[in-house]
Amino acid sequence: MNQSFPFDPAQIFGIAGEFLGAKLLTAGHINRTYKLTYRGANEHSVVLQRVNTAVFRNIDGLMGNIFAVTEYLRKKISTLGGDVDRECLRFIRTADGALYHRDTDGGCWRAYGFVANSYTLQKIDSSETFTRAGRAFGRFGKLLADFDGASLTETLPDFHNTPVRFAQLQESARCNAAGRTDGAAQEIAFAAERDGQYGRLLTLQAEGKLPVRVTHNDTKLNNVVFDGTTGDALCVIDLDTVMPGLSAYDFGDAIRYGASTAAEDERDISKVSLDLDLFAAYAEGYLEEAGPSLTATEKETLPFGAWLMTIECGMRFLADYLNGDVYFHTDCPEHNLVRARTQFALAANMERKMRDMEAIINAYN
Ligand code: GN1
Ligand code: MG
Repeated sequence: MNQSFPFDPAQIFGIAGEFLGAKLLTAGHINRTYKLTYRGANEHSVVLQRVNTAVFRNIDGLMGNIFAVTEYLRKKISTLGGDVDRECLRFIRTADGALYHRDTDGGCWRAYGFVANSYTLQKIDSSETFTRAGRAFGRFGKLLADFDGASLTETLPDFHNTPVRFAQLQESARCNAAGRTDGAAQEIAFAAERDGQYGRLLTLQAEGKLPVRVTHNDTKLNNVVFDGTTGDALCVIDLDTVMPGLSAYDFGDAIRYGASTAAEDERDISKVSLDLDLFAAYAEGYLEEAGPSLTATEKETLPFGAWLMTIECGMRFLADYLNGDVYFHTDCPEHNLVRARTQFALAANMERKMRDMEAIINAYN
């Protein structure tokens, strides 16, 4: 698909070569992402993203985080003898040296090199793939273990603060902006019944029993880049939410998305459950990389984190449905409600499998 932009990306970002075309990548729920291909000495592609400034209000802070984190990772990977351009994103400054471009309508655009000969996946194709994804996110956390989290801007405050997410859901239900509260009574009740559990990790954190790490916070399978030849996980993308957080958030969100037997927006709830083999596959890869640096308490919280991230994501979808779909991109009016239902069905299934998840993690202690 050809796409026109309100500026010439090649000129703004100093990209060399003849422009061959642009393709809209549709997976993200927040930003607009395009792949632009150019022919120079050889063919190369650049990812151009229009950042959702309704979601990310502090764009300078956001881009400052991304440049700081990727520059830190690139140095570290280079010290370790890795292939810097394949194992970490290379963000491209504008020709003027800025971290992003603001167009005449106020739209904010950023660019990074597309990793050659690579692919991403929306859906798991084998348990081995999921082990590889686990290694990628485990390694990401490990490489950032000494990064100063205090230097990061909190791009989305309270992002994984589940009690705050629950309060926001209740507020959305009360305001009833889209007139949808009555039709979602069952889902709102599901979230309310579990209210007592939402603060568990934050309490452990406040008591000093869980360390704060630098976390990715959006560890969906489709945020992992795989090598087109070997199938190995190369690096992780979508660094918008890299902030201080708990390891259980990163582990949990990956399980929520990747170890479900159904898509996030599957309409047939009976198809939704937790695949314990996939859970074990991810745990294997994640703990292989991150395990040695995690405390015993952190490891213990991983299964609970899977449940917490699932129910939290469900609450976020549901609140957005009640607010009239103002946050996540949706394809139909009930899209967010369908998504909330899959997340709650998955969380309910995880409640029945909590002991099994714990046994899998305990095997690594
Ligand atoms: C959003 O845009 P995407 O797909 O990377 C959201 C995540 C949710 C996810 C649910 C900044 O991520 O937190 O878990 O949708 N990102 C933001 O699919 O809110
Ligand atoms: Mg994202």
